[in-house]
Amino acid sequence: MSRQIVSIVGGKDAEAVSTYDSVNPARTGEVVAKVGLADADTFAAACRTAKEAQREWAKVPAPVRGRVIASIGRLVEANAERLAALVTEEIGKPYGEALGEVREIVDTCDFFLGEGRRLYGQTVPSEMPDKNLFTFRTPVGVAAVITAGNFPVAVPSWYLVPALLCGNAVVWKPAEYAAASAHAMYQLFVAAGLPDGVLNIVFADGAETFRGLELALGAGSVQKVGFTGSSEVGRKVGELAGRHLQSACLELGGKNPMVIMPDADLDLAVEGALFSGFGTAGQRCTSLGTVIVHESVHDAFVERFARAVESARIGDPRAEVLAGPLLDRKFADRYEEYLTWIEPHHRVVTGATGRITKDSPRGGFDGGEGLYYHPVVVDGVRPGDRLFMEETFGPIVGVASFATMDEAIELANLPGYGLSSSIYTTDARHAFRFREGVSAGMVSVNNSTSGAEAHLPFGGNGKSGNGSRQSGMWVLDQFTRWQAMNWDHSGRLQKAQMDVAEIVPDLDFRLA
Ligand code: UN1
Repeated sequence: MSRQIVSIVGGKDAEAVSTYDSVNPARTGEVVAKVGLADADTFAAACRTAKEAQREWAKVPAPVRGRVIASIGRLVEANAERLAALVTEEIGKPYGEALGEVREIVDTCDFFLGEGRRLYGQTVPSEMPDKNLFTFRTPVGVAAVITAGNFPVAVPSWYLVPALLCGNAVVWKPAEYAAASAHAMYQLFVAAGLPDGVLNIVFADGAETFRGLELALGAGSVQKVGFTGSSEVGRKVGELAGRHLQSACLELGGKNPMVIMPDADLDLAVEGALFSGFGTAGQRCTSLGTVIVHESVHDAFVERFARAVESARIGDPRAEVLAGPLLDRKFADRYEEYLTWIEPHHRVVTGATGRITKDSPRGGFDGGEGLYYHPVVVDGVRPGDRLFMEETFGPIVGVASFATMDEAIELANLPGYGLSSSIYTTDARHAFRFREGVSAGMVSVNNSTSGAEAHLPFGGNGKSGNGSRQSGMWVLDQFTRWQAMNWDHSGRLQKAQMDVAEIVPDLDFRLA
């Protein structure tokens, strides 16, 4: 039986203007939830409600807010299997990975519950006597957070947990196709004791959300925008925030390179490429885009990689599989378009491409009613090809080759993204030269491009973002602003730069 869900603003159900069916992508006949979508006015109203609630929430001492975060972590842990099963049902993420995703929320809570007792400011020496200087982290206000559905609960937690801990209120707009998972996570968060209005969830389509955000920014009821999604939409969100003198926290696409040096352990590299490229059906922003492999090991790598892909298990995400279906019809359609970018000079080394059906099965698996696709490795991609230059969200990986390290770095940076990257090598000099040269915000050595740990800075450069970083202590700069305070207790007006004692040096002094 499918659930009926609607937006919740100030603790109350909000009005819906249309209904969206969130469908199980592994069995498209099954509706997971009927989602009431709200309009722009409801989004803007949610931001006003959040603004009201934020004033009181900011007064709750940070260590007490940290206790709430601790409770969220406990509640998520206690409900991990149910939440993970729902994620699997709604977006087709293999259950093992879904459990890992839920774990990432708990890890994020574990990190930030302690931050409630830190959230350090500084005491700073003054240039004058009887004067003290301080810095404080103050909450920004209301954060409007718009998230994608490929990580329907973990990535939102990267915003929600630190934003709430820092004393902000949040209006969260999750992806429609992952609405049931988001709704479940919302319930766990409020069960931890968040006062009404501190966290609000609004389901709405892209256009209404954008209009609602515009209204809210215009009314001064949003002070931070967080967005995870495509570079194209991220650009528009960033522009809108910029017009209101705000810098958004943007986590966008990637064309993540993996460089394979001649000294690499090839089997390890194949294993890494397989998971990076086809785990989560290639639908992570950190998924592998292009393998850039040294010409001396190119043929051996491609041959082993193709074999590994052929024997990987794709199927029902409740079973032990490398990948399940694509997230949603919209992603399947877009992925089919990427397949048309395969050109005559390319060589598909993995057999069939396109949807897995009765007419195009994968071994004994015909895909049933699911949005399952054949994993594809395309050899011979090169600069200028769309397959080389643009993100292709889904199970397709390109292979290019190089002769020198400089060339490898140039190829890695050429598409102009800069999220994640990886190098396989047994030589420390190669690893550090790559780190220095690559434009990515994240670099793996002998590891997958995906699978960042929850307490390292996560974020990208170029088309992958505007330099904002999530996770760990680095995200605190997104959800707080520094306030500087000076306190003069001398009983006089001491003027900075002017009433400062001077100690005169003998600058002509030289050693004999
Ligand atoms: C995303 O796809 O938006 O590092 C984030 C990773 C995951 C997060 C991916 N922990 O691959």
